[in-house]
Amino acid sequence: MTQQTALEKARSAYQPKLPDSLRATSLAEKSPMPASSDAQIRDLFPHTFDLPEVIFIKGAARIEAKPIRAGVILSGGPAPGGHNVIAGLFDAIKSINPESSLFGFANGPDGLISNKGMELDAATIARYRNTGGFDIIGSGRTKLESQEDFLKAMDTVKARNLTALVVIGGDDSNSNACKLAEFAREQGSPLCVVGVPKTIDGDLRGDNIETSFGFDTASKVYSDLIGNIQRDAISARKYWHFIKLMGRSASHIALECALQTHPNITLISEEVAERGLTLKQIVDQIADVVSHRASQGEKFGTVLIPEGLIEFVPEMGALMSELNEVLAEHGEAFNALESLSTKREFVTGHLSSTSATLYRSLPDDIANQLILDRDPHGNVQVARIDTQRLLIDLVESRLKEMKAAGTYKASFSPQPHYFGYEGRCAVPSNFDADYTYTLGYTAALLLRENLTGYICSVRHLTRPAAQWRAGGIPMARMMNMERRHGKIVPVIKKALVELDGPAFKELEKNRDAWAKNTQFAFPGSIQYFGPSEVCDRPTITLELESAAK
Ligand code: FBP
Repeated sequence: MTQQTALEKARSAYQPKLPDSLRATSLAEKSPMPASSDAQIRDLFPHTFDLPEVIFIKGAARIEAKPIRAGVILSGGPAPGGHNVIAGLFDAIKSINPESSLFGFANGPDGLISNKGMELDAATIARYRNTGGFDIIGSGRTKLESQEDFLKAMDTVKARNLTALVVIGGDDSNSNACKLAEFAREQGSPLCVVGVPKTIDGDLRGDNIETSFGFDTASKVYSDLIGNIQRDAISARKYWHFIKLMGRSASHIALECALQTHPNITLISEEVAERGLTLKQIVDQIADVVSHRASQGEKFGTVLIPEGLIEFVPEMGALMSELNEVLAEHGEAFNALESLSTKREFVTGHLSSTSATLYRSLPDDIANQLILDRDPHGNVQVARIDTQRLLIDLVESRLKEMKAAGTYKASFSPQPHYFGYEGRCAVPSNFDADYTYTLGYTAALLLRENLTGYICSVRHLTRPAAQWRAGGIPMARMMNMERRHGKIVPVIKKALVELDGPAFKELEKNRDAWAKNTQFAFPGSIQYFGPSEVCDRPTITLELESAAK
């Protein structure tokens, strides 16, 4: 273990805030979920669909309960606060019964399938309190979804004599946690499975899940960096900064960062898809803003680009799904080819003529990135596509055309940036530190009640933490049927940016002014100690959504 920095020392002493209603004394209040006519999902989840909603309310006396022998998994990409979920879970199971124990499975679902990991004790947990990262046990993207995986998982559960499993993950991991909960009951096992909503992308949410953890910290880290770049832009007055921001599918991060920093241009993938904007239209819009600002003597600016944009541009989306199919079908022949140029030729030969023309028109490095390794779902890894460079190339070409036509006279100096990994393991903000500790605590209380198939739900998040309402809702209630790998399967629906939602409306209201004028905002870095209005403010998205309720 490396020596702790001064901030790490101070943070390890930070005691995350818990809702007043959440203690070992809390009582579980159950109320029926709204009626549902989704017979298909109900049939697929007969043991976990018709469960009540649970809210923990203040109780007076400690509730006696058996020891909980829990296993915990961190699944998918890291998100600030994961360690505090584990700390909250650990503290709560110990306060429920000191004989309780916690086993951390190594490297995500793999650890559960192969029965690898470590017993988590107080000394280990102490080193990770309020720190970023998932390194306490590691994470992984292996999917726990087949019957075989479930049987192996159940073998591990038996071998370790576990009574409970907590899955900390995104929409896919929680979908699979829900299936495992159902599978366990089907097998007659008493195992309780509880999910915790994680992802910096902010796309795992719903009526009862106001946000996923990590979104707050990650978007504040990116906003700090964007603000710094904007300060540089108005100081040096010479660069256009094209900034790609993480967010695999949804544009919540780009939207939140825009609300925090007021950039000149913010692309929102969901709007691009809704309006059917072509790449050319997007490029023309950016070039027009560049040109307008240059005519005002402002040859600088910022463009925010959500990571998933490329897939939402209709013609690019069509090309990418064709590429996914070609690579899935002809993977062996493709892998046997040596050079990237022959690989590009090979895939082009299998594309429709429209997609082939588009593919040929892309710069070589982008065309290469589109045929790189697939993720475990067989999809392009958009994090690896330099959309910011692609847009710079295309805007440069457009400005050349405009120059030739005499409609643009200035120079154009672009700078590409990609902010992703910079934010995923940051030291959690006070909000995320408190929220994640509360989520872990809530998971333990759901397990104390022997509840399975639940996802932790903490609401009223814009109020002081003492007033948050914590409980759980049946995960099966978040499921819908979707096509995945050619099959219709039950999964938790990804929550994309809603174009009629208050956060997007706020951007829409301001974006013309932000494009034409320079109204940059500089949020600065996350503050951990100091006045509450500086240190504890939630995201603007959350504030706007809560005000609109
Ligand atoms: P999760 O959905 O698993 O939380 O991960 C989200 C994310 O951070 C995306 O924003 C990004 O596309 C992806 O992870 C990149 O993951 P990696 O490079 O680690 O596979």
